Amino acid sequence: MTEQLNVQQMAERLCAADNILILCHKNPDGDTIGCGSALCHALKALGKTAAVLCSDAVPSRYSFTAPVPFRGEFEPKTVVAVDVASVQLFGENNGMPQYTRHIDLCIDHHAGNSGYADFTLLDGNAAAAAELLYEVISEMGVEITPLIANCLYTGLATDTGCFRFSSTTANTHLVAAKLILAGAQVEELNTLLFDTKPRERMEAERIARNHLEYHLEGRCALMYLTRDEIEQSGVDPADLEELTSLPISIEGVKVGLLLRQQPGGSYRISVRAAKGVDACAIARRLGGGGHTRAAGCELLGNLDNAKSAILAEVEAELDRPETQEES
Ligand SMILES: [Mn+2]
Repeated sequence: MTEQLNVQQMAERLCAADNILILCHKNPDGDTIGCGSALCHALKALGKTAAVLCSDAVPSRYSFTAPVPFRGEFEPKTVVAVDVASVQLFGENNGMPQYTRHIDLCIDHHAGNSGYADFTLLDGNAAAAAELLYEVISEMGVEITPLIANCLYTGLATDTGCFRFSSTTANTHLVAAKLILAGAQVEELNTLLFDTKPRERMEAERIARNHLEYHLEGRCALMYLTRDEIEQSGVDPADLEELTSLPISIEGVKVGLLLRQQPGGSYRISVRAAKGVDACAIARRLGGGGHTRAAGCELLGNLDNAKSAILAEVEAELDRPETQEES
């Protein structure tokens, strides 16, 4: 059982702590890395010993956040998790398991947070953990330097798709405004985070676009990448995530699908749905899950089998009487 804290209480506990190990989630994104780095810089500004640990390598585009990597140089007395909804998400690499047996503090914005930490600051309405951490660092009495502002802005911008997703609120923009006043370099960050892609990623996109197919009278658009194509492009599979939003961006399309073949041969299917269509209902019938607008599942078998299985479920969802009324 975890005890819920408010912003002031979390700030007090962090101010009273020392030798602090900050944990990020595996397959790290801009929010968990931005928060890990920002909190580490804030604690160091108070003269404390702190470092960040992540099961996977930090993607190079986030290296400007200057995370201080933990290399066992101190014995952690307080362990803090940022943007981590459950213990499974810590991962197994980099010696992570020895530090995840007991988590003291957790700062998170996932409504389904499993309550694994002794004390949790949770706000499911925050668009990013960075939105909450801004308040905590301010309450700690630490000046928001341009570096801390850049880290927190990265968390806000990446988790909201550059302030476009439905999770974006007036408060998200208010926090972003304060970060800009504190020196966040918005133009440079947005270019780096949203307008710069590795050539390998572009090559994979070219191949996927060549495979564009329309189904169900144009209501469903589908793209796919086989394992060979992914390897041939040289892309880091983590960089393929953005391609999932490509098919649904086509005018008139109600369901967009991206099929990516996994190293074991199975197909990972990302389902994106327009308003009035339930992506999660489609994925759930094939053993997957997710959210209303974005969901996913994984299917064994060859490409043709995977396609016909997912298209049958897309058709069932699109032809549901409720879907017809809403759309
Ligand atoms: Mn997040």
